[in-house]
Amino acid sequence: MDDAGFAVRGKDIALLRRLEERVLWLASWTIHNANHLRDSRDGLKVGGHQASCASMTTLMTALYFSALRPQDRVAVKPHASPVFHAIQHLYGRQTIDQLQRFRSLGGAQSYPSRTKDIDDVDFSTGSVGLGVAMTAFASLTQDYLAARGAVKPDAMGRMISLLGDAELDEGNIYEALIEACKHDVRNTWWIVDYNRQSLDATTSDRMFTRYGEIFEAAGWTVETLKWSKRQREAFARPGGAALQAWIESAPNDLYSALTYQGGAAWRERLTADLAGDKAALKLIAGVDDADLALLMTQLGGHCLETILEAFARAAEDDAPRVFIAYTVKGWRLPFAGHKDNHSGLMTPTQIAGLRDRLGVREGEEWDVWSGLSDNEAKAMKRLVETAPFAARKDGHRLAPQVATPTADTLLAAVRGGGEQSTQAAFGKVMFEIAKATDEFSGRVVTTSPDVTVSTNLGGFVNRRGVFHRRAHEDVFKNRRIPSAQVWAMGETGQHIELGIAENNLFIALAALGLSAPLFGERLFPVGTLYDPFIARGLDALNYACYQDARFLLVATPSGLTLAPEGGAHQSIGTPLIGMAQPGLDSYEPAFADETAVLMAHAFARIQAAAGGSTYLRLSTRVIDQPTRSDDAWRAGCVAGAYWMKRPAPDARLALVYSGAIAPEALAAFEQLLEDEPGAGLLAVTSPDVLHADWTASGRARWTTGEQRTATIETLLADLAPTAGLVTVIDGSPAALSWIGSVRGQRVRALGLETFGQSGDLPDLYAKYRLDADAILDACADLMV
Ligand SMILES: Cc1ncc(C[n+]2csc(CCOP(=O)(O)OP(=O)(O)O)c2C)c(N)n1
Ligand SMILES: [Mg+2]
Repeated sequence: MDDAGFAVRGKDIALLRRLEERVLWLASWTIHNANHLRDSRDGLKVGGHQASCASMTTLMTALYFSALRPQDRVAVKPHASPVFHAIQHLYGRQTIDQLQRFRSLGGAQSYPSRTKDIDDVDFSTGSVGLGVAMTAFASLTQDYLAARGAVKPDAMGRMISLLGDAELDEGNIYEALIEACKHDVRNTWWIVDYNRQSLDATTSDRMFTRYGEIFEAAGWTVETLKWSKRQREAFARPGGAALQAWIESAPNDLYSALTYQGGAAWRERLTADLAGDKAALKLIAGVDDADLALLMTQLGGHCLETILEAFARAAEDDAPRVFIAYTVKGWRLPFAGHKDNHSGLMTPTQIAGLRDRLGVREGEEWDVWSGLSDNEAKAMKRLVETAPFAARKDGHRLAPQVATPTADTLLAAVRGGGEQSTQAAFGKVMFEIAKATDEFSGRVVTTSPDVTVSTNLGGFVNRRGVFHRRAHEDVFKNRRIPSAQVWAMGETGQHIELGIAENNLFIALAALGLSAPLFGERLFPVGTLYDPFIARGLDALNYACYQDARFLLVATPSGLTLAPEGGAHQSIGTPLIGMAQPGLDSYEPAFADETAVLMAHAFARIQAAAGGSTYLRLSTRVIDQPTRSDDAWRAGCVAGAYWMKRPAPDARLALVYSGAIAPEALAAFEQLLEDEPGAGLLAVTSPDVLHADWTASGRARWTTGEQRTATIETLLADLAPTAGLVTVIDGSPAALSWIGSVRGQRVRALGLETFGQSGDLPDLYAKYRLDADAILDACADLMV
């Protein structure tokens, strides 16, 4: 169906209005059931947001039953989840059983979830603001694929966000807006449910007109849906202009309070405020209280005609658009407009009242067609069946598997011995990929928030170019100015350059990392940033993982080893972030060959059914590379640890190290051998994978009885049960200290626990007790 397909038709409007009522009902009832009818075993409030749902019901009805096409994708305001589930139930994609179990284990999720809900959620939401940004980056991803012919022009979808007005306070929205502007993002609609209320209160009047100005400044088209058809008609009558002006100038809190109080309160206040304006008083006197309340409160966002006309206008081009739709929070519910209604729940009496008003029969609350005449039900069902969105078949799409490079192939890029850093090794592997001509290399897309050069992506970008819808030559190159970086931009580019906003990096990785299920095309996204700044985008990283987006994150450089860069750049807690983040396996290789093997592993994981994303914590420290006598280390490298120097049977001591601090561990180890010739040296490439494997093995033993031995259990079995362990990592020592619990062995854990500072490595390692002396001191302490 083409865009003109949702031009407003009178008969359809009446039916849509009835559908809207059913959506309002089912969403309200779903929340009521969860809170008032379902057994509660823990006494906890279940929750759900009837007021926030009612606020968006008209907008979502207009969108889902008229404007939305199968290829469009939506991020739904998190707390409007019941409205989404109700709509999907009408489409036959959501079951009553799931609705009855809303917010209970295995039931419909409190906030729409791509991975847990059964009804075809496009984008998960929950942390406000992130879903909004997600649509802009999904649109950028679509443009990237369209430039390769992977999304055909007639299959281009709109990426739509439904958001609350208080959500507009989230700064990440404006970071995304700026990036969207730079990338000339199109096909993006942000639809604001402008109900003048947040969670705590009514929102500030001072931003009233500002939002539109912000979006206009960024080049977006602003559609303000302030007035309903009812209001526009009334305001055109004698005296109407005064009513309109009254609403225009009313403070948010007063407007909301009167909305809650209803017709009589409106009459009293307007009669006083408009005293002397005969025409206005006459207009007010000519309607009863209920109609007066409707006239004052049925705003544009509650008027199907107004919304559909705006959608139809917007469908005429692909410009990015923000719709500021004025609404009332709790529209049609008893607590409409009340400032405390955010988590308000209707009482059993109130929900019964709503049921009766909407014509649903008692006892048939779960039947969306209850109380309708056969003809009406038939016509409404037909409306649903013929809505463009009914044709959506494959919301979660499958992409063909792509052959990813083997570890051997990537190892070839970093061989050559000598001294290397893991960051340089990453750059070399990426450069090899850039030189390759296979399908995989064409599907790699890199992105970085203004640290492309300093994270060693430059080689890749020089060969593969920067992506932009509008071609732009490298002026420096054309003018023959020597530069190591060639930054030609165009549609074939495979690098997306971002401004310094780490949130955007993670949202971009979320969108690129969902290209397979969203667009049926696999991409292999590689994002780079400085390790300490992961914290800046942490919620967005979590959001990407929560949606099971697949990518490789390379965080470099890291730790105290940044030395002269100083304490503001030296990351401490990131190994723990890597351990704690589901959906993301984190690794900290020490050597170039480990880095190559782990990159091959990460690329394979991107498209594995039970795979995930990978985070590599790298370093610029150039260190001696080990000579390998065999390939046995490779499996251990992926599994999280291997013996760099195997201990003698029943050894009394082992050193356990991770990452760039390897030379200190090796130096200490050589000295240690004089006193403890049987000691072992354990290379831990991933505290995260090692720990997860250990806990999973334990769980398997005591739940399923499966006798699994964890990697770390097997490794430590080489030591005496009473052996001591000295662990060392350039980060929080907690990342490794747990290893002592595996067999109940004593541990001395070295790492960073205070802020770093500028210095050179010998000074800093000595001061922060990460050097060979510190390691030997810890060994001595253990052996006492
Ligand atoms: C990042 C984040 N902070 C806080 C919350 C808690 N929260 C949920 S909804 C909400 C208020 C939302 O108001 P608005 O966006 O205007 O939506 P409305 O309910 O008014 O439609 C808040 C603070 C959240 N979900 N995410
Ligand atoms: Mg609001």
